[in-house]
Amino acid sequence: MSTNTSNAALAEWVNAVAKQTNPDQIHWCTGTDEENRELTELLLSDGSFKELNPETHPNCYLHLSDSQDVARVEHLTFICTSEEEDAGPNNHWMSPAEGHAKIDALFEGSMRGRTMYVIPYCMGPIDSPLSRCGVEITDSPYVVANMRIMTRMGSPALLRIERENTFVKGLHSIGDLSPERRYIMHFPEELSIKSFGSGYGGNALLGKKCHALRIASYQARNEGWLAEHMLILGLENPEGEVHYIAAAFPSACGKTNLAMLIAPESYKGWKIWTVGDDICWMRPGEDGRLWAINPEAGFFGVAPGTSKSTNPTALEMLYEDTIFTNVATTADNQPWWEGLDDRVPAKDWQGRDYDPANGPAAQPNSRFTVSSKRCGSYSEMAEAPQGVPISAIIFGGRRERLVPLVFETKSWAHGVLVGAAMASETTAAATGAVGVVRRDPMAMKPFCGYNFADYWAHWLSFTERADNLPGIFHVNWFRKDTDGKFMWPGFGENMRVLEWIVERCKGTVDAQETAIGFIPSTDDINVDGLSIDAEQMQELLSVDQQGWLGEVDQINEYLDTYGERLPASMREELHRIKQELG
Ligand code: OXD
Ligand code: MN
Repeated sequence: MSTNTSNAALAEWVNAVAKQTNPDQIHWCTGTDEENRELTELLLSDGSFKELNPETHPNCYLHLSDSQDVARVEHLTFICTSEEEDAGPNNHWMSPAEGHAKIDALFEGSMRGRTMYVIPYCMGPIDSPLSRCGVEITDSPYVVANMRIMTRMGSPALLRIERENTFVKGLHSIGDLSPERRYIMHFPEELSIKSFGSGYGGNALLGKKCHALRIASYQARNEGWLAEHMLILGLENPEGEVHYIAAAFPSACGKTNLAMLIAPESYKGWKIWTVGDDICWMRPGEDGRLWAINPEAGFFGVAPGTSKSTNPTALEMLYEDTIFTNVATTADNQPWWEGLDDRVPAKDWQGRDYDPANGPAAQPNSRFTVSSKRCGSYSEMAEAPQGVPISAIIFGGRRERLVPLVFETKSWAHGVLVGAAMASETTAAATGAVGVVRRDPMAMKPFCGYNFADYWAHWLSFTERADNLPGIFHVNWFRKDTDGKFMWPGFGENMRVLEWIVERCKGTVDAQETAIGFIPSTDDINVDGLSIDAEQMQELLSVDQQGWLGEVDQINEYLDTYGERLPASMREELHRIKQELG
């Protein structure tokens, strides 16, 4: 019998899992440095970790995963609610009984010969009322090492669980890593997760996507808050005022870069503070504003493309105390990935001598895991129990055509519609067909733990929950001209757009009203020092009436897939836009 906790439900669950999975031993994680040293020794001795160059990268380790286990697996990810309709067309569904039966059969005896780790963790600052706790049981020491960086893990979390007597249950086993025996199951009604057959972050670090988004989004609806796939940044102006912005973008749109943006030369006295780069939990405060925390304690970022020019802040944090997964290495054993610099790697992500004929040296989804505390722009407000007040919410997509650089929505309901219609266009290189629009509402398509129609209704209900809601904006850094060249420089220059957004929130700049929202005049975006002419700005800030009429029809078609459950006001908003387009 396990006696490491005074919480009866936890002790009972741990014992039941031990009986089912049959581990050799059970280790309750305390989160101490000593524990981490022992774990690192173990990972080094069994070959799961390789030490990287200790001169250039002290305390950094390389993990090479199974080559079949390098990403999230959406087709094997299920939401198991009693009613199929509650999972919605946006999720794969299985009944709870079938889900448990399928995955429990795999867990039977799966930890034989292994140690079972019990990881109590807290998502969010340990003393924040917005935080929520969970316990992950896993047979992977690599998962423990990552959870230690990504969450507040160990004894303080266990104490909070014992005090609150509630926690999300996450059961994980790597099994034999076969894609044939892999499932990521969520049981929102039971606040539980079962994940089998993958060691990859998004499938195995259960605090992240499984808990902090899928289960938390369901919990948030019941409890009146929001769990979102958003970065949080603080924008400080030369007067020392800080405005906090939460922003959702589909993958490959530069969320981590935006969260750590460095202001252009001409923006003396301006600074971006990083609160989080991936997940945001928001709740109305007594002042009617939305207050947000980043539930994570670290970054699990994509390595390729990270460089001195794209994200110097990120690069700087990766020289110490970092776990690298599936990157390449140089001859002197430093981590390397495409886009980092022009050195030639010695070994690829599968440990082979590098040969360009085998494809990229670093796996395209190779990752770094590093504590937020190592981030030079980390905001001390990220640790504040009350969170930070959000002035603006930004939705964004990768749209080569049609969608302006920035616009402000006219109301909360309009903002919710714009979030629901969020999309990225695929490129010819990726699909063979340019301009195929993929909808990714609020960047939550893979992460919303319930029916999107109910989720939008929940978003809409915030006008009754809070009377000082943030403005909702849409940005598009990715417009291209007829020669296929990007029209906006992006990266640090995006500061210029953030400045306009904050000024709109303060009411200190005008805008032009159009059918799709409020748009800046060309001279309201500061382009000093950029080689961009008035005509190009005009193009970036124009509304193509015919194009938007087509877009409205496409959005309508997409929303139709949610049938009767779709909130009526979303169609009304869309109808209004159509009327105003004329
Ligand atoms: C992530 C993702 O890893 O969105 O953050 O897939
Ligand atoms: Mn993400």
